[in-house]
Amino acid sequence: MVFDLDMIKALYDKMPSRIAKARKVVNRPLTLSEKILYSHLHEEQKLENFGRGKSYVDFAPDRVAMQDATAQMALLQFMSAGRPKVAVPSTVHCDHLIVAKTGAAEDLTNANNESSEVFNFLSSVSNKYGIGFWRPGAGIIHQVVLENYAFPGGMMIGTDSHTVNAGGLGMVAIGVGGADAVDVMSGMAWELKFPKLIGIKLTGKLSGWASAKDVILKVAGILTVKGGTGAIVEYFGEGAKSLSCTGKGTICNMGAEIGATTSTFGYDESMERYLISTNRAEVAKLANKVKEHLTADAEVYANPEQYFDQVVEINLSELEPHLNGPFTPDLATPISKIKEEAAKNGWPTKVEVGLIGSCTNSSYEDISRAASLARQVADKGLKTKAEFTITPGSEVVRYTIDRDGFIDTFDQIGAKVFANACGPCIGMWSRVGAEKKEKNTIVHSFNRNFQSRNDGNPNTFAFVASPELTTALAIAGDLTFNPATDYLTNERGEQVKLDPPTGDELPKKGFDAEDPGFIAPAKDGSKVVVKVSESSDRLQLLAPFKPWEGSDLKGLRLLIKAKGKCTTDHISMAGKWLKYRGHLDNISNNLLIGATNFYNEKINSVKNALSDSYDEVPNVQRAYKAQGLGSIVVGDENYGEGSSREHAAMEPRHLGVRAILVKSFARIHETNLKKQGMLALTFANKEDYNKIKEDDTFDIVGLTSFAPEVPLTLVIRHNDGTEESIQVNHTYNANQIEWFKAGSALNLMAAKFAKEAKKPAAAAPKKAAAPKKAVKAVAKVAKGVAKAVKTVAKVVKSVTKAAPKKAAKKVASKKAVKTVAKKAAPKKVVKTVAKKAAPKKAVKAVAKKVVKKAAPKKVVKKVAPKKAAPKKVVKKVAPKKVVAKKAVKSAPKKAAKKVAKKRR
Ligand code: MIC
Ligand code: SF4
Repeated sequence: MVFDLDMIKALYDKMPSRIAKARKVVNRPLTLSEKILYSHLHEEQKLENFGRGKSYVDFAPDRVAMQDATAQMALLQFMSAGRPKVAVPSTVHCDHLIVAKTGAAEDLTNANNESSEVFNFLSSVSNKYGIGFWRPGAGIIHQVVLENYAFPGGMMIGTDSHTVNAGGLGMVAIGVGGADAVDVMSGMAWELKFPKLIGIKLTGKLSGWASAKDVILKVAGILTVKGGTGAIVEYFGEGAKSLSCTGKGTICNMGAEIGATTSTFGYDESMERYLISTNRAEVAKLANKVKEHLTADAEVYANPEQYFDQVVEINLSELEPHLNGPFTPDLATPISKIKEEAAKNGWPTKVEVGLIGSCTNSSYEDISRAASLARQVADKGLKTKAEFTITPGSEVVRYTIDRDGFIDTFDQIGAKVFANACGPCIGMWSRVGAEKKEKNTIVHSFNRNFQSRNDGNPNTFAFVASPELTTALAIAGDLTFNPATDYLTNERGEQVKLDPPTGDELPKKGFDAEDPGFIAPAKDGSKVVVKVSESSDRLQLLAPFKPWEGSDLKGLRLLIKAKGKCTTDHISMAGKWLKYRGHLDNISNNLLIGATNFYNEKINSVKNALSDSYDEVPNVQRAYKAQGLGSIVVGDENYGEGSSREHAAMEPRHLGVRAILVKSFARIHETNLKKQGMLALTFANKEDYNKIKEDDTFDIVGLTSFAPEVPLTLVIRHNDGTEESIQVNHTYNANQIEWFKAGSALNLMAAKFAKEAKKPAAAAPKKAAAPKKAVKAVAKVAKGVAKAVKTVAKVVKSVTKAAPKKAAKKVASKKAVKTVAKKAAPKKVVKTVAKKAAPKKAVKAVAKKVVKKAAPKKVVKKVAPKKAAPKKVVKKVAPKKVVAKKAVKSAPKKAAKKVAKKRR
């Protein structure tokens, strides 16, 4: 089954002319990234030569993907937005909530029992709002997206940082927080600062032990965890073409680890092969027709320095296998240097477990190459020294590798096959003995290796490597084993060498699965009821955050000054906490429990200024909240690195933290904070981090004139009675400042929709003469409007309840409302719908008659003006979006088809 083929076709139809226009405005050849970005501008976005790293631009992504752990919050927010259906194709994937323990079948049954409430919630919300649902066991979001939805030249967002994986199929795919997904699913524009561009030229060809994973491990070493911040990484060159499509996916996937907005590759034969192999020959055919638009202009790759902000060159022929880690994915060590590095740094060298799979590396190619090594264990009389596990990326991969005998091969080396899910990658790993917190080493082919991430043990040294190297090191049981040069002693006491891995890029017999695990949503989900029990400890309906009080913030306490790395895993831990992802109050009990307190170097131990004693971070913050005291969090560089989880922004917001002040932010986290109405601030002078003392109180000054590019002031009151002021910067644009004032982006959106809904309700449809068909259509529309008004009235109620009237008025300024109304449905769609509902000629004729006989001029004008009568009628009685939808129903089948295509 090919999903959304019409949408892809419609985009490809428009791409050439959009790119030509952009090229004219920019006045130079275009990179692939620019072609994709410029051909996805939101219709209200004026085309101009955007400043890279400067201009905020409105985009219209083609689709949205959400995984279960982030979808809960995203969909709870979407439900409060008051929309009847998602505006773009969207999917939910159940992959993060399955604990890896015994093996796939039993683990899956347990997850289905333990998380049934959440899975039922997600499936019923999906069913109601038109979202495709991939049930537990179907696979990991990014692998499933690559197999089914990704397409060259497309643009998507996903509520997971590794959404970027789809760059392997030539997309611009970007990880975001749930609130961003709500924008796109609600039919609004999605805003992104126009990215900078990093070009990576790949020359040569991989051979021997080197694999695609080593490309990104090397890149991470060069660019570091923040080197890609605010940039798209575009790979090109002969080396790029020589890589498989899934290998490209691996490289893009781990681009999240260098903070890149996304990574991508130009369309080539490897992508065509992958599309065909995953039963999407039609997509390949369409892509082939617009090939030249799915890669950069030739001049760009010929002279990359002129078109990219930074260029890196890597020769694949010279690339060595790498091991990155421990505790950070950018600490890259080539395998030939690992012996000395391990000795120098005291890394434990005995490998306890080798884990392959995950969304990063579980392609057919990866698994077949790893299996070629596993086969040598028996052939060469070896015995695997470490434990070995596999988490296939999808049911399609699992079924196919099982059919082709690889699972049997792994079985023979004692491997455990876990469910097609994230499992150990996200701490959903019931690892025997982890609670003893012993120092130990594991090697995996995942992407992240932050402290405690995999098994909750802060003393587990996790190293990231290719699946091939992971398998070899598991066989050897030794981190310092270099398979290219070193020998192993087999059971017979002989010295043997492993042959380099070999495998197939794609299955010769094609991919297959008995049941890939997809559930399509109801055509009309309006009757589907979504239940959230008030007593649930897993799910909680969201109450809107309070709007800004209208004054500077005074007397704030210091919750924590975090020392060193503070990723989203430190701010909102995963593992056992994943189960509370749909319950804001419960998950807030993990707020910053992984962060190190600068003053005592302890984890989860901060001073409560009220009692002058040390306590856990969430307890201290709850104590401040109980007293109505706000607080600030201070952090180091790249604060919020890693995940897209907006819980890391919502939790502090929920518990009353007012500002996060750091040396620098990771992109997604900074946006998440802004969306949730928090102040995300940076030290103008990074040295000022040292001025913050444990007992200080703070004022944030300048908020009454909060404006883009105007810094704020932090007044620091020290305990000894002294006081100093420092400058703090921000990157809020005018719209984002409105989010802050409204209390959150969602509050602002709900208020806008509410206001928008009021307008058409006032303009009652006139019952004047009009062609029968048109009248019928209008009546239907009116009915739709009444329904929409009802829904929105509910939202208004909840919004006005939460926000004082005056504030609500303030946040939904006339201008803003106008924009939203305009954005709600693409003009063109409405036009087409109107045209189709009643043929022009007929309308003209009837209109003439009506003018002459039935009604006074003024009324007639409103109902059936000269040319496109129904168009205007429709415009007057209902918001564009409702009209489009309702008219689809009333229009003749053929027309409806056309409209439906356009809307998708
Ligand atoms: C991750 O790899 O850290 C996760 C878990 O997939 C996160 C999403 C989440 O926290 O739910 C991500 O990468 O965004
Ligand atoms: Fe899942 Fe790990 Fe991939 Fe995140 S990185 S989506 S946790 S497999």
